[in-house]
Amino acid sequence: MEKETCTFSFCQKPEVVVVEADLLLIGGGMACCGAAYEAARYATPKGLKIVMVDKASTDRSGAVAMGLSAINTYVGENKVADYVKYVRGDLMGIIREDLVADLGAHVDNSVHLFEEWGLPIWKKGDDGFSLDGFQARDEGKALLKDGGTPVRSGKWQIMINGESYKVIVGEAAKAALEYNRKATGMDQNLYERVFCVKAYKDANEPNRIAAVAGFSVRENKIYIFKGKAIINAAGGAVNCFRPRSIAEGQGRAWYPVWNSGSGYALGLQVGAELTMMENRFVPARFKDGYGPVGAWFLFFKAQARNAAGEDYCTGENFEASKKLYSPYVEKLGTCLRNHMMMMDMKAGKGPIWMNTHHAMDAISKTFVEKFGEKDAQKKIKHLEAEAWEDFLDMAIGQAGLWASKNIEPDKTPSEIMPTEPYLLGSHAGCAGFWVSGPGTIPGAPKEWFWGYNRMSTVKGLFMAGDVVGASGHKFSSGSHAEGRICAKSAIALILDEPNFKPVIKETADEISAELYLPFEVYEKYKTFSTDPFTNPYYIRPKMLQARMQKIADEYFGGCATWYMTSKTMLDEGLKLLGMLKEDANKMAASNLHELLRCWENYHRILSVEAHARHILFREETRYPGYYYRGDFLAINDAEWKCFVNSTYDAATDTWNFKKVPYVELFA
Ligand code: SFD
Ligand code: AMP
Repeated sequence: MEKETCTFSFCQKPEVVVVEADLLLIGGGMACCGAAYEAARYATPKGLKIVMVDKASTDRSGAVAMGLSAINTYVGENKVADYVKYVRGDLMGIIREDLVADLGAHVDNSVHLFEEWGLPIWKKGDDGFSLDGFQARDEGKALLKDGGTPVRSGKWQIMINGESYKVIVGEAAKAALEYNRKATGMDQNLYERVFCVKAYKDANEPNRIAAVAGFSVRENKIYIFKGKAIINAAGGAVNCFRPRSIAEGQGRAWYPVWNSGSGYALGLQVGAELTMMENRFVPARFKDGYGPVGAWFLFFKAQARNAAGEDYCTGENFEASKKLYSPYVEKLGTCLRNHMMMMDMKAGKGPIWMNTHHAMDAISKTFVEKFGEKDAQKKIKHLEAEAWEDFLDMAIGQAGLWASKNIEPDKTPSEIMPTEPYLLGSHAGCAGFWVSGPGTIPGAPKEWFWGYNRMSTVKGLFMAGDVVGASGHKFSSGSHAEGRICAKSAIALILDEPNFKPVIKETADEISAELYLPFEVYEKYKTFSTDPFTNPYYIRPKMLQARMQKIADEYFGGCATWYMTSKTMLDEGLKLLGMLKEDANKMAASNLHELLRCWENYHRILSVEAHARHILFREETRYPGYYYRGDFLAINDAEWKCFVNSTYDAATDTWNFKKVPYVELFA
């Protein structure tokens, strides 16, 4: 098929703005907010300019947009070594323990900062009962950094009043950026509503990053941001797979729909090495509303059971799972809990119920015994409110669904089920880039450190948050801390090489033509059919997305096949995806919003391609409950207890794969 090009014969040429930064931050979520805060402290006294680019508005961008009701990584009274072992257990034995240990050592400081900036954190009251963040404040409870005792939902998780979590963290990042802007004399250093499309390497120094180009989603403007070092923290990939939600409900997914794989696409297109992209996250969630289950399991001690009231993680299910997945199944990690839930669902023993009513009953009884009837009632009401707030904080649609289905959590159970797959590296998943470690963790192989902590295999391109591979369970707090770690080492690189000046060989015209191609295609052909939505000369992003999701769902192990795939299925799916990639050149956009949709889809295609190719390379089922290789249904530690790393060559559209030995650092 002939390739389309943009000569601006049909669409309007955009204004091109070139922004020169020392440190460039891509994203505006938890990791980038951490990076902005930390970088400002080190860069500003040296006169270095920091620029941050976010596709949305930083106050409410990224995964924490709606708010959260728990901070899932706070080490506190625990040991960092135990955190590493917990993460390893949950991620089926293969993680970069140097990265995880480094994160564990730094994460609490970010949590202390959140509290200082105004985030209300629950504390233990004198009677042992939980005080929510506001009550704790009113009662003068000590801050965490001063020895205050948090309310733990689990060993690593603490409860917060988190509706405004992102606003609070965003405000601190924006203040830091503003401090840097004023001190270095920039007109602007926070670019919101600018979608970054592509990264570019330096024209003079091979394998060094130099710039990122993007477009405004509000104005007819293209930006070329140059940076001596660049931190990529543009989040994970949502909506690669066909979601369970249908029609207008498709706006609802568990992870944020606006995290569209840009983080992966930006790095892999310049050849940054990936690791563990075969991993994915399939969270068990309250059905249809995607409400989180963690607080219910851990804090309210609710039990999930099949329709007959049986624990699906025991008995026959457990014994059968042991045959294929021992010694991992014994740890009951996240994917294996899914696995056993699905065994029952497939056997027709569903629905699976989260017994919120039994949990509330049990709590009521304990309260009455402990505090007496009168006091207990007040406390129970408060707890009920918290149960609702758990959803109002971070999955508001779930609260709506509860209301519409007449569900009162103290009287009625709720259905839970596994969602569609997501690609991410900060929650209970670990798909991302291969980065340098800190170089300070005893026993770490020397190849795991190449000078600058969290730098990818492309010089100057750093990674933080969801896009860092083989080190999951960072969550919101850990992603913030990792952004800070990254910022420090990126500034060190800039200071170590003061003479480096990023230069790219691509011209502004070439970049504009590439980014605006979907406009040109639309304007050129839109009158060729009576309905501009349906046209033989182009494909609108909505249709392309449907095609991509169908391929991923049916061939790469989505919900359609109960997450099952195999070599033959992957081969066929990849063939179809190759054709889709070709057709992506014919995507058409009628306005800036659609242009955004076009490029988001392209980023998703690259992300899901990496995912499928990794699954194909790893000939075992490492993550039962997340995905299955029907042709290699067991875990095979003898051959596959290793990292799988890949690089993509954009010039030839080819992939290279290798095994990298796993090394255990914490026995
Ligand atoms: O309930 C571009 N997370 C939870 N973490 C916790 O600590 N506690 C919880 O309670 C958590 N839970 C939870 C969580 C997330 C979600 C969605 C729900 C529930 C419903 C996980 C954390 O939120 C997550 O780990 C971190 O936020 C990850 O940080 P980071 O920085 O890697 O990603 P981000 O925050 O989503 O930010 C991404 C940014 O990139 C921008 N962006 N900018 C420019 N150009 C492009 N092309 C871009 N593409 C994306 C985005 O706008 C955003 O600013 S629970 O499940 O356990
Ligand atoms: P979730 O709401 O599922 O994202 O979980 C929040 C936190 O609780 C994460 O750290 C999960 O790993 C953890 N978690 C959720 N469910 C369970 C469970 N059944 N057992 C142990 N930990 C869990």
